[in-house]
Amino acid sequence: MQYLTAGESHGRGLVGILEGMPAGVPIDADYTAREMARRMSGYGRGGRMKIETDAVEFWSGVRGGVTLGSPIALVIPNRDYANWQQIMGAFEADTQARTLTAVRPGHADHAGCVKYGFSDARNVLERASARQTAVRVAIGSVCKQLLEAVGVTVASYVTEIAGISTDYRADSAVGLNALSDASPVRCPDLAAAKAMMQKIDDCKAAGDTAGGCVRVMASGMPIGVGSHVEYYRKLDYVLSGHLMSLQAVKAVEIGMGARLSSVTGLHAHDCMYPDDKGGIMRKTNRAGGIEGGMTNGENIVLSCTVKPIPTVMAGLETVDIRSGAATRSAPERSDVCAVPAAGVVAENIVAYVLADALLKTFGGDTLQELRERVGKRR
Ligand code: EPS
Repeated sequence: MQYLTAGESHGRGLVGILEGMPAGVPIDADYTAREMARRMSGYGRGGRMKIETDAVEFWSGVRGGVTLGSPIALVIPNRDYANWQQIMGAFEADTQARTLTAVRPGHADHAGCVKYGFSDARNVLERASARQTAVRVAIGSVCKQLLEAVGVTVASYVTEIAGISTDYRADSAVGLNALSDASPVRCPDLAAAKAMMQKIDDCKAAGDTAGGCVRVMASGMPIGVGSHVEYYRKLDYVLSGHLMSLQAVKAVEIGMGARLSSVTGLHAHDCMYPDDKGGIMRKTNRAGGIEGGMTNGENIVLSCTVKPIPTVMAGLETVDIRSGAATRSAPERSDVCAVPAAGVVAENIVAYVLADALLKTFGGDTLQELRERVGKRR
């Protein structure tokens, strides 16, 4: 499969085209709508989410609630465009209004202006914005429906916000989102969730922002998806690359991740034991479900570290790119904390990668063919 997205944060809307989805996959518009609503929620979100509804229009590739095998085109109109049309219009636009020249440290503003020869960072930030993640969730929601049709569940939860962390560790993706979505910060540990919300309130009061860490888990993947034979087929390479492309992600870990640097070989791996069906079982999952670039049948466990949003109300010391003078970055409407939403986006990114990897390993023009082939591996 492959996909492309287009769209500016305050332009007409967001567009995505997903190509390579097999025919015969049942698609429920309400399922996609729920994923969109999950991305928009979360404690610490800003004013934009009160404007948008993120209603996804399916323009092609689905007929009568079933995929056709043809490219699936998805459109999400930006409701806020009504307020920005005079500034963001494709032809008639006041390009001198709402300029941003005090480039924000941590954002794409400065490098983007140098790269494309702009003196207004609006030309950069409109596309760099995490608004683009809305259409990635729409695409992921279609992939999730394929995965669920072959018995794979992807879910996520928040493990840390600005230094407030939890020791809670989920043991399956099945049923996990019901627990995390019940919490405003998407953390099933309610005591930690309360402290995280307090931290977000404190950040808001100080004109500051909060990052954190999200964990994505996938259960039900058959063994041997991905491959050890060449770098670009390694599932850990593909997963981490896609997750690092999510706005604000600065680190991705698989299983024990960075903590593996502090243990020795006897304590770093997942020993194997015969199970009662003539197969192999493990008592630990330090590898996070991936060995040699392939799924090993255990849960896939991925952690993403999300930096604090660089649009800080209190401002950061910077330079005005037009005058060259020292200044502070100007406040722009933004979120105080988007970590809960980042978990939902990361889930949907992982859903795309796993659906694509399953299709690469097992092939199939139809869901039926894929299902039969995956079933033989289970
Ligand atoms: C977002 C929309 C944006 C921001 C946020 C994510 O809307 P606006 O810029 O109009 O307030 O709320 O984007 C960022 C934090 C960022 O750095 O770009 C969304 O739809 O998720």
